[in-house]
Amino acid sequence: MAMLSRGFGRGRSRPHDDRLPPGQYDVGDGFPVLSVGPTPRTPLDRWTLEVQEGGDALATWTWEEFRALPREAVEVDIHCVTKWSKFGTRWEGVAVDTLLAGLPTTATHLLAGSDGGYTTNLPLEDVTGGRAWVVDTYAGEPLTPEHGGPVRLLVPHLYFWKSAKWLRRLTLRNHDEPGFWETFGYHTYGDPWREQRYSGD
Ligand SMILES: Nc1nc2c(c(=O)[nH]1)N[C@H]1C(S)=C(S)[C@@H](COP(=O)(O)O)O[C@H]1N2
Ligand SMILES: [Mo]
Repeated sequence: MAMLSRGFGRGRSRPHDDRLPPGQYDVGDGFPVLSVGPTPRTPLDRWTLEVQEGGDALATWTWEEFRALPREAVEVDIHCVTKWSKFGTRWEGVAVDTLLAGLPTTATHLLAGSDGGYTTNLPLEDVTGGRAWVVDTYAGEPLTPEHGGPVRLLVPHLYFWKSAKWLRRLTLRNHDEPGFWETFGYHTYGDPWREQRYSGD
């Protein structure tokens, strides 16, 4: 019967939401801003997005070129390592698959690089196959600078520090190399469902 829901008998006052990874709470309508440094503001006429490998640019898009790429809308839950999760966030942008399509590479990993120097590392298979996007729109509006505008990476299946704000570069590599937070002891992969917060988790 309806009263016998998940969580009953586990000492919870209400059923645990199975969208919530271990140790996380639902932040509700809030959307915290978490930035290491000041918010960069690069004028769009000087903005480019680049895919690099071994010091070469494999592809570069101006703002107009980026905006003309095939677009996708996604609705996903996001999970920050500081323990807030936010359900049903709506974004629009370009799949990383679209950006990498046809590029000559045998890379296994990627380092996302941002204005301001932030970096984060990802296995290539985690940003391909429809699992990651470069987004410029949040909840139907242009992405605000505080949340990473003009564009940020969105990798919703990993902790949100992997979703680099103010994204400018995708650097392809044949090895894994820690990014900013990973160097400071965060987990190299960061799966919220396995609670991979810190190295060793
Ligand atoms: N460039 C850049 N990207 C970043 C960060 C940052 O400080 N700089 N913080 C990361 C962390 S720890 C989180 S939780 C999310 C926060 O995104 P939000 O501020 O839009 O909530 O961005 C991630 N991407
Ligand atoms: Mo975070």
